[in-house]
Amino acid sequence: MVDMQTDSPGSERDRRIVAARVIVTSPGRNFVSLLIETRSGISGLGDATLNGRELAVAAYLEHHVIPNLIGRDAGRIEDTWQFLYRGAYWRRGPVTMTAIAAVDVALWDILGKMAGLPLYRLLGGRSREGVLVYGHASGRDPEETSAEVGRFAAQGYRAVRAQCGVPGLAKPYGVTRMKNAYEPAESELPLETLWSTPAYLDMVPRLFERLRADHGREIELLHDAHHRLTPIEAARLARDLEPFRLFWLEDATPAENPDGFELIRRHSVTPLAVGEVFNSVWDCRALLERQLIDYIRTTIVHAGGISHVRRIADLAALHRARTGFHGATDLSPITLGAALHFDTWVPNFGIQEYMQHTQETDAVFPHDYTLREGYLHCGESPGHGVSLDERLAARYPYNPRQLPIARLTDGTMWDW
Ligand code: EZ4
Ligand code: CO
Repeated sequence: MVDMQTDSPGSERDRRIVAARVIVTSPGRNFVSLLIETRSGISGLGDATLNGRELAVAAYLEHHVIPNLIGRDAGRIEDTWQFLYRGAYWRRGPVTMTAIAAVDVALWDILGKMAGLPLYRLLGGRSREGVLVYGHASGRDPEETSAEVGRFAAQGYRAVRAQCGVPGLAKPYGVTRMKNAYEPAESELPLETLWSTPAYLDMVPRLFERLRADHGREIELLHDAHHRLTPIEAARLARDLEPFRLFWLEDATPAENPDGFELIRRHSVTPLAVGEVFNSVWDCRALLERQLIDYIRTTIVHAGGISHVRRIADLAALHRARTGFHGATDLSPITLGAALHFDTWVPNFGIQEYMQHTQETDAVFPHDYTLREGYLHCGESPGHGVSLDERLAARYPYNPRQLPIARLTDGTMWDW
């Protein structure tokens, strides 16, 4: 008989979950967090933020998850994951998988605190000295974007994502007037933006030609097409960008149908990254097994937490694909902290997206990760190293915001 009492640090009684609650706060943007408390007094935090759909996850947690957690052993992370996924008849989807992620990350945080170890050591220890990150540069035209790329390079960044205005299109994806920040969820009802694929396909190669001319061959350059292209248009763009040696072209075409990526692969060797909207290994499977992508973007908060994303990373490793976690500002400091521990451990790490949070956000979520010379470093404190100042959080009430939508110039609804 296995001794069920000793499968985790602390006694079973100490590890029992006695309370859990959802904390919604908006220090510059909305975040949903889950706090799980054990009888020992040790608590853990998970991120549950789903941009523009925050309260759906909050309600799922409050009504359908938390009642099932009370009294459970916080050390049984895997069994709790299986209970919430396999045990539930209705599985997968972004709301469910974000809620499961919040529980999973909070339980890993508790395990780390009970063991007195940082999360990366629980996962298997350090595989690298620092986590390569890419920042976000953008501008109204190639000249302005190039100046922004230069600003990131001067700060020590070794990799930069470049997005640029498209002539004739107001509010294209990824272009901001703010320094270091891009915040698409900026209105209560979706902002209507216009999209023109011909104008975009004409602009992007000119942008990267300019960036290589201005900044040389060494700096890593990335670009996000944000699901706007058909497969054959994406193939053309990937081919046109080959001379400029991108680190990756992201979300070249919507990935619901993996066959689209077959078409891109047939025409180009530009590395491809996909998956920030995926929420389980099943979304990733065909793309990875058929070697249609090079980087998997699926991250902890939107795909069931650490327990599930490490299975995705393992599947990627079998097919020589590497991780490139989503890291926009709508992924809270809790997710960034957990991701940095994962990135420090995972053998097939590629790169980590990084957009600085606002000072208000950083004050609500004190953390111990640091940026040095283009690399982020996770801290050494037990768990994932991110906490939540509840009194400060209470000063920022929920602020309803949705992501924009895109229409073609004739009014047809398009992918945003
Ligand atoms: O549009 O995080 O690569 N980053 C991105 C982001 C996403 C937002 C959506 O919530 O595509 O800017
Ligand atoms: Co993206």
